[in-house]
Amino acid sequence: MAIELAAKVIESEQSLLLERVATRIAEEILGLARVDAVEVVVKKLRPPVPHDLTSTAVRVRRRRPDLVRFERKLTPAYVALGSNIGDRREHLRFAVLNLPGVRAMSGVYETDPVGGPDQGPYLNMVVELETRLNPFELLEVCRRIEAGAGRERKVRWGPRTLDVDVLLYGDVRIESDELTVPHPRMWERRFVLAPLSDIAPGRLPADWEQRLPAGGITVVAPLDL
Ligand code: GSY
Repeated sequence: MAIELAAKVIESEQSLLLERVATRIAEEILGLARVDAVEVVVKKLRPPVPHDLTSTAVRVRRRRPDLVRFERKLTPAYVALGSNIGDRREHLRFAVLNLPGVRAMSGVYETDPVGGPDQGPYLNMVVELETRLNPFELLEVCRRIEAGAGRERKVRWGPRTLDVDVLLYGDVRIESDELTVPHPRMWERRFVLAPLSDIAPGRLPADWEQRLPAGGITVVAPLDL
């Protein structure tokens, strides 16, 4: 079990590493005059993971505006956390302790699962960060934390040890293959908006509660770190 978990973490670390290489190459190329968009594919033959893979690859697309508009200034960002497998509270704690620059935490909510296959209830919460990471770097940190909690991506909308989603990054809007900010489904999800309203009520429309179906969500004990 522990070996399987370690293998999964190594595998996701490998793809994060490749993604970082691809991103660096894309950034370098975008630094060239008159290049507006770039697609980089980095392929590694026979990656050192304990599965029968002959190669693994990542593809990164970047447009100039995705990068140049982010200076390294402190920006408030909101990140949603969810877990419905294993020690759910411990997974949330793991995320909060590993996210950089956490300034505020919402309450913790037990919530009925929305969408996907039959699955158990979630614990959800939202945290506020202040970060100099750009949104793509923040996304990478979130993925790394998910991998650290043994997250698998087998079933879309399926149960998970830990979900770490970037909801808002300042007032920035991004629509790229890798990242959409504000999160495209956040406004339909009570399990996101209820905790977000604990720490950032000003970021929500005044009538958000009336707009969403009621129920399926209960406040439980707050996270202690
Ligand atoms: O999108 C996040 C994962 N997820 C959740 C969740 O976090 N909470 C609830 N209540 N339902 C969910 N369905 C999915 S998928």
